[in-house]
Amino acid sequence: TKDGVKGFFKRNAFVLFTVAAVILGIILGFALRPYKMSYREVKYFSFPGELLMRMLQMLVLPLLVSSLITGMAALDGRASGKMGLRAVVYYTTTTVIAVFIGIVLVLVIHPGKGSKDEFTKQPKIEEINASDAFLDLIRNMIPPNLVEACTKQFKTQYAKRVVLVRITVNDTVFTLNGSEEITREETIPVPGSVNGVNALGLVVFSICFGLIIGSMKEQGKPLKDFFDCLNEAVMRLVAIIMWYAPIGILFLIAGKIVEMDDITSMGGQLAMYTVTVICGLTIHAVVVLPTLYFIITRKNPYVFIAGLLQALITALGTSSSSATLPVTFKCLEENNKVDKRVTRFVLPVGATINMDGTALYEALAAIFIAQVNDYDLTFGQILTISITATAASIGAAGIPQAGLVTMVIVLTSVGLPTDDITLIIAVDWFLDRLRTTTNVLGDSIGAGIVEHLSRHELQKKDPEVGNSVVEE
Ligand code: DAS
Repeated sequence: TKDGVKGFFKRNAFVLFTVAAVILGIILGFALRPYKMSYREVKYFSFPGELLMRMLQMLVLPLLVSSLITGMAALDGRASGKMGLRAVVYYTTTTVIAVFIGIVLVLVIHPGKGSKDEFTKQPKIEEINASDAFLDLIRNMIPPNLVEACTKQFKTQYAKRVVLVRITVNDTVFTLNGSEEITREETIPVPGSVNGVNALGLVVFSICFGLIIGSMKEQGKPLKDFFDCLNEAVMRLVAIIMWYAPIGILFLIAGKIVEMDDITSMGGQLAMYTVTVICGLTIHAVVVLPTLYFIITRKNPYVFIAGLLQALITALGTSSSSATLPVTFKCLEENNKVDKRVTRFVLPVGATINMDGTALYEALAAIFIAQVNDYDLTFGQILTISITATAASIGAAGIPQAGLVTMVIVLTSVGLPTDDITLIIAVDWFLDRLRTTTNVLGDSIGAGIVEHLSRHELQKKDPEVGNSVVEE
């Protein structure tokens, strides 16, 4: 490669370490399961993983803002308009395809049988009204206070969810009614927020701000240089954190395996549901997205995906596409040599609104819940589900299990019982990891496709900002 044998070894060493970490994490997790660790012990054990999550999340905010502002400022209005349009067309098309795959699979495989006996009922979930949630989404695009948007845990006055908590005193888990867990109500972060930060609002602001700086030419240069420099500095921090990532991923995965419920006791319907979701995500990630990439770029999609391995594994380990964002940047820019002017726009926006895996799962899960309730859906209702699933995937934050919360919007839209989300909670931690990986893959392939489609504009403008000018 261009940067010599040393650079080549360095990149592959990363991937090797990361893959080894996943395998070791799985082995360690299963080896420690028989010891039935207490909740606190599991917490201690997964501490190195928690630290990785925090390091990555720490970088998301400066990375999101600086990359979008510099990305937008580097292009002129027309070029960024075209690129934006292409990205939006890509996001919409792939999300619609994902929803379609989910619906077809769940209708054909029919995992739900119209009986809820075999499910263990979990705590109640309170209703979120679909239109309130939608207004929340729009509202958050315009943060009234930018500083607050960066720091405050945004909450919605309508949405509520129930989270499971265990109280551990001297290693004894205290519960209510003799069950293993007690429940507590908590207000959830609003749709579009990322780890307490109003990401959607910041995305909208950064795009507008970047465009304005770009249009100011010479006068805007100090600000452009500032954000350029910030972006570069954050990426250097990412490079350091990447050395720690395998250790974090090892403990994140092992910790999860240690604490997961016994899968052998899982009911037949839930097992079939899990298999159906896995099939759908696999078809989308392994067949649909690569085919689309090949048709448009005529390049080998699997070589492109191989360059993304570390980001995909980080997604699997963290269950969060926004926490994975720094790694996704690194993989795309360094391994796949995607032009920075493209990644800087397509990745942050994609990580916030483009979630193919989540859309597929939301539609599929809603229809599964209808099947379990023996509820016949009309064609119109299935159409409604596909539209609300798309909206719910846009609204879902890139944080663990956000999709489970926005599912309420899909269920209420066709009058299905929102309580029944609890039927699928048991397997959601696992499916969440898979759909997050699909989400990250979708954003990354999007960057590859948009770069290819925008190659003419990119050749003309400001080549010193991008990597070597796109071939062709
Ligand atoms: N975990 C998610 C993500 O970060 C979203 C989801 O819950 O579906 O992509």
